[in-house]
Amino acid sequence: MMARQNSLPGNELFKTSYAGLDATLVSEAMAFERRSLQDDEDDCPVDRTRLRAIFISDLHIGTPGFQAEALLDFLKHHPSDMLYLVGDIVDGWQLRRRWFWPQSHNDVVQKLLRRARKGCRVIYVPGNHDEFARHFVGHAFGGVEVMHETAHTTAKGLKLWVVHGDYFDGVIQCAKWLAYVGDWLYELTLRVNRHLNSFRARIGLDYWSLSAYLKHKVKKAVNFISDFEVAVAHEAQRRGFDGVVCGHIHHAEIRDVNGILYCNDGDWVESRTALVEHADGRLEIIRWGANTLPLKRAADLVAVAA
Ligand SMILES: [Mn+2]
Repeated sequence: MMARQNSLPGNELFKTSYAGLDATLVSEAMAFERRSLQDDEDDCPVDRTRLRAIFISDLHIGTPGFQAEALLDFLKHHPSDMLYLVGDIVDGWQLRRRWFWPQSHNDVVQKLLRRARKGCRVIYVPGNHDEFARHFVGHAFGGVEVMHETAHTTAKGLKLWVVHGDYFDGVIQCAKWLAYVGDWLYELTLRVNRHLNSFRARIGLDYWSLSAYLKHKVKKAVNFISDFEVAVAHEAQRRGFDGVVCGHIHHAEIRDVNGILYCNDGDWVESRTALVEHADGRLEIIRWGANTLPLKRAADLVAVAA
């Protein structure tokens, strides 16, 4: 914000520096300056409180599931001193299969680079879907620093370990992440179950509950989440941290796990969540515009999970 004020020439200054040019050129130059000021306003709305840090992960840029407009809107409304990109930012797995790169995805990349250019410290911790970026650990691209993992100390002095979290998949030995099976699908299976069982009854078979079967699967997913949380928190403790910030499982949360602060920043394919640190060190999960923008079809989400 300081930089903006310094580089902001008053109209008087403008007239002086453009003295000698004709009136058309001066007015064009001034219009240009107004436009770039407008861009800056978009980047850092003056009426918003500046956050100390933002943590986002699991954008899956390059897949139809990525909710680019929602993220652009969120970033526009939340200027910050630090921005952590906690993995699965670009989905290299999906892009290799099928190239998908609409303008809005490009806009997000531009926005992130622009933020780094404007003095926000942007740190990129790659995940499993963007593991190609792990080859560039230790380098910086347009001011974006790439790190395998990192530490963040809050204003209150809490030392947080920042890591994507995919490593713990192997540790807890879970075949597939099933929590994409949402409530809507559950409702649907209840309906399918009714038809299926009236059919089974007609051909003389016993009642078999598809919904109960799936519920068991979802319960497994719930267990997976809690196992994941415990494993990550335990490792953070072992490494001497007070807490951890991770992503990967698309489930935003702030909770205490055996005395360790476990934070998950969620995702931008279904829940549109970010973890933020306010100036006073308070941590919060923000769910962005869940009611204002339609959620992508679950089919896209399943595609992302695969
Ligand atoms: Mn991941």
